[in-house]
Amino acid sequence: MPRTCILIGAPIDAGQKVPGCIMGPAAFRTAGLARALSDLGHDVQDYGDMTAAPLREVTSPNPAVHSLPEIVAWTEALAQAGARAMQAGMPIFLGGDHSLSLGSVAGVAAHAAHAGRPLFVLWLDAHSDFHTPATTQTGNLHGTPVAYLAGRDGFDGFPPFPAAVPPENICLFGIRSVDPEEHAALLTHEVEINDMRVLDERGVVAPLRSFLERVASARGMLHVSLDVDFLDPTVAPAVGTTVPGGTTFREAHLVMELLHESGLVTSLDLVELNPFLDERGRTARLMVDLVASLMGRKVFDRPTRSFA
Ligand code: 5AB
Ligand code: MN
Ligand code: MN
Ligand code: MN
Repeated sequence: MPRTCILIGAPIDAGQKVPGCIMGPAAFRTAGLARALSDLGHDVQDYGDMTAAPLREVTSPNPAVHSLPEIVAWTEALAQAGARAMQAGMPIFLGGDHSLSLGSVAGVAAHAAHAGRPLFVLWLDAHSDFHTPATTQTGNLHGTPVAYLAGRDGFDGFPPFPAAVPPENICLFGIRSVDPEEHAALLTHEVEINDMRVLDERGVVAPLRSFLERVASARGMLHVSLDVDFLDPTVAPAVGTTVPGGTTFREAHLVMELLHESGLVTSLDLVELNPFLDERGRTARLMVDLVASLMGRKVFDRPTRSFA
């Protein structure tokens, strides 16, 4: 089914310390994202790159936290843009580091609440991103969006999250790096966790299908957040926070193909691409190919045939 895909560039890099993510939206465009989508028959509207709202004086009790005014401003701007784009089609947010999702998911959640539908979130990432600004040791706010959308405390200075996503509606998929404070908090929240140990044993299909069945039976909306480090660094080197032991090229495509078949995805983040660390654009191109799989590209399109 053709969709209206809305590209929203968010060149945000203040959520971490490695320079380069700011070039992410340009790299996605250079790698042909719009063309890949329109070749599949979708209508593509590129809203261009956003800028953050004016900065306000906000401070954190945790001295490690940096760039709080910038991230709060991006969160406000993205939440507004996201809620608006949800009315017009399927927003695809082009990062930018993962602090982008503080705003994108806030906007999507406001829309879902307005529409009276439950929101589910699939988090494809090496990390759990379950810190709050109060618990982060690195001070990098790209490690906090899941805590924010789950409605955890500790986000002083941020707009209150519009409609907290119930922990059981959140699925962490592919994780292999969890800090002690995140681990402790995850033990008291019923977040679905499919870490790499689970995926090694069960593969990606069964765990993903069972989550998607829950989304479908609740008639939910589904936000997918794809962090480049979900993939193994050997296939996706363009990321500042590499963790070995990630998903393979085919596992990642299979996840996207299953998501397409489900017909459930209503919004998407593409985050943490650092084109400065890429090798001849291969990670940017892989991300575009993954989006194409998510939006209906097939290895071999089998027409319905009868051999009778
Ligand atoms: B990403 C770490 N847990 O808090 C921290 O890439 C890494 O968006 C966060 O998943 C990684 O800084 C955030 C050590
Ligand atoms: Mn992340
Ligand atoms: Mn990550
Ligand atoms: Mn990262």
